[in-house]
Amino acid sequence: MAADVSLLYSMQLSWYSAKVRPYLRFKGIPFSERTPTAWEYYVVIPRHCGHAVVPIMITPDGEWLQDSSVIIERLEQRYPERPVVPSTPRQRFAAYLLELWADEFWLPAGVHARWSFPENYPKWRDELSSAFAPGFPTLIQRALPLVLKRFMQQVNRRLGATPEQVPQIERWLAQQLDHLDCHLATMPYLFGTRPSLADFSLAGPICGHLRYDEAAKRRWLQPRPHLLAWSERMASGERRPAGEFLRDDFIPETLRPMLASVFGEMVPFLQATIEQVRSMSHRRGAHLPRFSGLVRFPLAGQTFSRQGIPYTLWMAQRVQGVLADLPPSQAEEVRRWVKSLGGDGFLQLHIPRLSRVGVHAALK
Ligand SMILES: N[C@@H](CCC(=O)N[C@@H](CS)C(=O)NCC(=O)O)C(=O)O
Repeated sequence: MAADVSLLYSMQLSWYSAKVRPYLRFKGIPFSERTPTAWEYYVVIPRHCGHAVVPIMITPDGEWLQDSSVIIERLEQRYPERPVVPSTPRQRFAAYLLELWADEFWLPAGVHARWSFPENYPKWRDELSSAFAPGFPTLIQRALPLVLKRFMQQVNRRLGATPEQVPQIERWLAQQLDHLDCHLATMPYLFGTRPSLADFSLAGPICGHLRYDEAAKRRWLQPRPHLLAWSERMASGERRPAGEFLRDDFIPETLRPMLASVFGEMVPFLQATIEQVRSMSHRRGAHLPRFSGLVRFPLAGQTFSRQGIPYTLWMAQRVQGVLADLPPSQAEEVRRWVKSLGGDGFLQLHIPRLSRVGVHAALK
């Protein structure tokens, strides 16, 4: 590896790798990328980062960065040119909010789009087989992804992707994809001609799952030409022009239905997860469980059930942090705007102070 080139441990099939990869390309940050072997995934990565997970970035000075949000945040500090987080208050807040939404609230739809269609399996199995056990006989190569498949099937149930809830998930997904397609008919990215943190985050579920998985692409992306074209721009290896965010902190009307839906789902989910975390007796610094119990909240006009995830609260705390860091007059302006979208409840959430330990949240 050349001295100034980072290494990205990733997978083509991985949601959060599909968030970081287009970001690195847009920024022009030199990196090489490869799928870890099973040894690297299950032994080397956990030794450095506490958990078997991708994406992981190893910087030229040897630092291991884990978590897509942290990778982007650190790299934004190191490579300030072509910033992907708008500097104006409403757009900035909205970019972090949509990162939280894309990363954590698209999970039921994203896992359904991958795991409910057997037609999708051979592609990810072949990607993992050859990368996990290079040089091993095919029989062994093909056994390894089955471990991951079994693990993911348990996770899917926890995320609410059960046969009873699939029609609801699909209704929600179609609504959100329609909102996005409508918006992208008017401009190339969410906040103008420059991709933002929100675009990269949505590339996670949309490019990492819906575009990667043939059955999902045919069903959900191909009928939506503007969204399909956006996914091509996001997934393309070509370096794109820098573009610009919309002037005067403008938030297009076409984002309004999506933002209103974001708050409607998010606030009850976060509130219930806060209550679960408060009822746990945990030492400060020791990490909380990955899943915290069943949560019911509204989704596409019905009640949806899935497990709460304390880590999601860590992400939500980052969004509240954006507001806390703004000068008072700008923070007030953002609050007024959030209230106009029905997001008052988000402003009222009292999230216990959390830090991140790998893929977990921990009480500070
Ligand atoms: N919040 C993390 C999530 C990373 C993540 O869930 N990665 C998936 C692949 S896309 C994984 O390796 N999961 C294994 C696990 O969660 O145990 C991030 O933003 O990077």
